Amino acid sequence: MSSRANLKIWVVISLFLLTIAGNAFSEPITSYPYAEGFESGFGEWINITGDDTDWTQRSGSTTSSATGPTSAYEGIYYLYIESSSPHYPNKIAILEGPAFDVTSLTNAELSFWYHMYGSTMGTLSVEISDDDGANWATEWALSGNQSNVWYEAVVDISSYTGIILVRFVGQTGSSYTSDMAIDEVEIIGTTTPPVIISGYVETSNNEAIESVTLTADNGGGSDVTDIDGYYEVTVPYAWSGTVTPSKGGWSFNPSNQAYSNVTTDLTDEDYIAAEVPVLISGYVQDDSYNGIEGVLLLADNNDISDTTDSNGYYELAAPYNWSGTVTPIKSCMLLIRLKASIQVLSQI
Ligand SMILES: [Ca+2]
Ligand SMILES: [Ca+2]
Repeated sequence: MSSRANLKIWVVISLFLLTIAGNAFSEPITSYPYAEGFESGFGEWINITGDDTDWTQRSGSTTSSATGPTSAYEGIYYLYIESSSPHYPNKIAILEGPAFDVTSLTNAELSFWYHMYGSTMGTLSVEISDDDGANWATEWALSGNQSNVWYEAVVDISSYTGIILVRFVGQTGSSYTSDMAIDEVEIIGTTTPPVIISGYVETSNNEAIESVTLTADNGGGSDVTDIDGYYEVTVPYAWSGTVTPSKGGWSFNPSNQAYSNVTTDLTDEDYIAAEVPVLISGYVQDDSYNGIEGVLLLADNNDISDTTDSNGYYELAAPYNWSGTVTPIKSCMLLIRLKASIQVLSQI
């Protein structure tokens, strides 16, 4: 097998492993309020492998009496850990959520409803990682029988500022009366308003350039300059990325601008625009394909001209979108086009 085929298989296997390794690699949630009631399955939550047992979606009562809820808190379905044999004692089931980017949230809170009914109830914990799952901090935990009632837990997660992972760690108790359940997981907070980057695009002679598109990458927006050359690009709070101006036939100085962690509006983010000419080039040759030097190539509508060099080569710098006619002229010489070449008929 070729090394290229080996590489391809390695890449496919690696991607597969990344996919099953957990939610650390999923696209982070950035839209809030976030809510998951597990009505159509697990949503973006997954059972971790390598622990002792799993969370299960269920409606109505669990299979054992005197433990577990009799109905969901929200809608019809909830998630729970079935603690019947062999799922006790002290069996762990970890439910991991998607990555949450809480950068734009202030006063962020994680809330959920829990049901921990059963005389041998174990422990339910909420753990959060801000380093892609390398380390987990316990932000909430409760042990023991809480009676046959759904309660809401509200966890202050305002100390987190970037991308976090959240997981529920359930550990069953000493016997089968340890069915613990959760429902309606929410992440809420005050969303920080987006930030505006604005400025002008002008020539070095302070002429406004209209219809320049400015595009912010990495989740930012775009805008087109108005008649005054003014633009406003909206980016998310704490955005990092690059804004790039573009318009056919124009170059810009700077060609783009990089930003890091933008948390306030930025003004006077200006660009100097310059026209980029379009090159029209070619050769003037005799019928033996020898270059003819000193032929003037004149473009009408503009004062654009060039004179062929010793190879018969010329270059005309026309404005972008130029229309017109190019005429070859050589004093004391009459040129006519014959097939693909130019033949010297006579020299006066
Ligand atoms: Ca539900
Ligand atoms: Ca599991």
